Amino acid sequence: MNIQTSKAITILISVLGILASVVIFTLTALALTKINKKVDEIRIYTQKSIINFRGRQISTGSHLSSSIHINEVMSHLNEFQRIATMSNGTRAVNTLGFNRTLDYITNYLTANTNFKISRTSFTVVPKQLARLPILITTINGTSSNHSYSNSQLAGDFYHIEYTASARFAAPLELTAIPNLGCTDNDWRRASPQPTGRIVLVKRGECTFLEKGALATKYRVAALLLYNDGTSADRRAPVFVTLGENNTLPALFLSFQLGQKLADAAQQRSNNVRVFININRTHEQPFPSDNICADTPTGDSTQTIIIGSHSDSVPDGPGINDNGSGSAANLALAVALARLFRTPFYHKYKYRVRFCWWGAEEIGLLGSDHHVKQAKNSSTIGERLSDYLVNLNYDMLASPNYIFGIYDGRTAKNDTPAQALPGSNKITSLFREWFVEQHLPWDYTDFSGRSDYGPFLAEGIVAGGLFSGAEDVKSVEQRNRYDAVLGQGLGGIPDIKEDPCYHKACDSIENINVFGYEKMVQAAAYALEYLGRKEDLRSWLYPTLEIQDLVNRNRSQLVR
Ligand SMILES: *[C@@H]1O[C@H](CO)[C@@H](O)[C@H](O)[C@H]1NC(C)=O
Ligand SMILES: *[C@@H]1O[C@H](CO)[C@@H](O)[C@H](O)[C@H]1NC(C)=O
Ligand SMILES: *[C@@H]1O[C@H](CO)[C@@H](O)[C@H](O)[C@H]1NC(C)=O
Ligand SMILES: *[C@@H]1O[C@H](CO)[C@@H](O)[C@H](O)[C@H]1NC(C)=O
Ligand SMILES: *[C@@H]1O[C@H](CO)[C@@H](O)[C@H](O)[C@H]1NC(C)=O
Ligand SMILES: *[C@@H]1O[C@H](CO)[C@@H](O)[C@H](O)[C@H]1NC(C)=O
Ligand SMILES: *[C@@H]1O[C@H](CO)[C@@H](O)[C@H](O)[C@H]1NC(C)=O
Ligand SMILES: *[C@@H]1O[C@H](CO)[C@@H](O)[C@H](O)[C@H]1NC(C)=O
Ligand SMILES: CC(=O)N[C@H]1CO[C@H](CO)[C@@H](O)[C@@H]1O
Ligand SMILES: [Zn+2]
Repeated sequence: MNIQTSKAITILISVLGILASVVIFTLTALALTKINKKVDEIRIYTQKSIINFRGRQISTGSHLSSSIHINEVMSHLNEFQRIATMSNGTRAVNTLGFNRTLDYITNYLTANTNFKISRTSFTVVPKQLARLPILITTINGTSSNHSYSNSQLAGDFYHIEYTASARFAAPLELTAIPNLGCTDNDWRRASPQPTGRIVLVKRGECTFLEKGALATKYRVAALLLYNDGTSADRRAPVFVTLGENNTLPALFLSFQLGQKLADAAQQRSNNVRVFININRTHEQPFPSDNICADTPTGDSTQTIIIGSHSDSVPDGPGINDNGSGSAANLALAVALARLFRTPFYHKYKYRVRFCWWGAEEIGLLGSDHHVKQAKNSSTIGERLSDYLVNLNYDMLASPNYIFGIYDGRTAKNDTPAQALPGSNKITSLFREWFVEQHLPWDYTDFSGRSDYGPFLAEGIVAGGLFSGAEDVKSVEQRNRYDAVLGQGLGGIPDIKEDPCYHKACDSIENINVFGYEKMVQAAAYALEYLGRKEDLRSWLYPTLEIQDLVNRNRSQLVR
């Protein structure tokens, strides 16, 4: 690039920057009004600080980030809000709002980029529960309401994966299957007969799937499995699966509860009855799509993949969660396409693939599907080995935001060693940007609970940003943010980072435009930095460091 062009661009960028500031100022003022009264109190400070802060702003550190205007990102979010509003207030999978979101993303990419766009449909076999299941048993007239716990050790029972919904109007009679319920003989000998009743089967001998198949064959109303108590670790309920084709309501009981019911059911005079209620979010399998858009240039065997999820929860429009990630991803893709069309911006050596995953909210299903396909693919550019790094943007605009960076050091213990050094480098890359920009930052959890999880678990380096959800902003954080940003910009202590997380109020008014803009800039900076790296593979996967980690792990095993 020559000096003249460079100057012209700098001036252009400054002008756009000022324009953007005005827009941000206005939007921030609008957005912050609604959080709660406390926000009202500090609004005046906030506006003042934005102006003061903006005055100090020099450069975002990359062409890509300087070329994205927050009003452009906000226009996508407004579109998502419009879609939700005309679609019963939600953009969740299996609704018109979700389909419209996908159409908007696809159409916008088609109109504004020359990227190769692919839309891959996959079938969602739903298994998510709408709320905690209920199990009430009655023995000889005495009822007990049993406890369900996500910490399985603490509860009396747990649901079985792929359980069907159960909505019985009244309790049903229980029958305990003799032995371990592994043969037709066991089921035929059961008294009273199992058909139409709730059946109780002890763990052991055959697989859970085999027990499930027999229960289905004998057309039971519901299946209760229970642990066998043969050792200390076989007492609590365990999480098992009946496979995605299961049609029975099914729960897994602790040994103690199961044995008590089995004993009582020996005598029909005890009149053992069971009431269960299980409510799944979706009853039938349904289609969902992933959208990906690839730069036409760059080495497809060295792909940088950037993801965000396109669905919301059923309860709300999902504008921060995770519309803010989707909109940022869209703006990033279009900005890159725009720069690639100009002569002065050198194209990256690496292919960039932008993806919008479907069905994240019900179990990372879209990204998981993609990773499974890639694992099984032998097509060049579509194999798992063609991915260098996955950056994930999911919630970037929380009203009481933090500048959260996934902390590579908190990856789960079973994360393959090869992904660790690179993921830590991505963490540092973001951290250094926030420091250089004179912005505060925080580490956030990297345990795999968003769409980067399936990539990381397969040994692909990952990283990303997160502006906070149900955690409360601490006084320490507020003070630290205030100290760097200016009085009032640090947010409100003792309230959640996103009080509207997974709620109907996660609307366009739930967006902190100031924090959002910074997160989008950080995302753009990271992409350009990686895109410009001379040997990205060696940088992300340093052989010696990885070998060292593997060796250390081995020596731990030996001990
Ligand atoms: C909104 O919900 C109503 C009632 O459940 C349904 O009939 C209608 O089709 C829905 N509309 C959209 C756009 O999803
Ligand atoms: C969404 O689109 C899919 C096809 O991609 C279609 O099968 C489904 O019925 C649509 N859902 C709604 C709620 O319109
Ligand atoms: C199941 O849960 C959904 C979503 O929370 C709710 O709308 C529905 O009423 C529930 N159905 C029953 C039978 O409880
Ligand atoms: C059941 O309860 C009745 C009285 O409520 C009692 O007479 C009977 O012995 C009980 N049966 C058993 C098996 O505990
Ligand atoms: C049983 O307990 C659950 C909460 O664990 C509660 O929601 C439900 O109302 C209780 N049912 C009865 C009949 O007590
Ligand atoms: C479920 O049923 C389908 C169709 O019969 C079959 O292709 C699939 O393999 C089954 N899945 C499992 C997990 O058994
Ligand atoms: C893996 O790929 C092969 C052919 O490429 C295909 O036949 C097979 O069904 C795929 N398996 C899965 C689990 O997707
Ligand atoms: C350490 O060993 C465990 C168990 O063999 C393995 O699952 C994990 O991936 C290893 N971690 C590293 C960092 O090599
Ligand atoms: C990081 C985050 O909370 N984003 C969320 C967007 O959607 C679902 C919420 O359940 C989370 O699991 C994602 O991780
Ligand atoms: Zn969510």
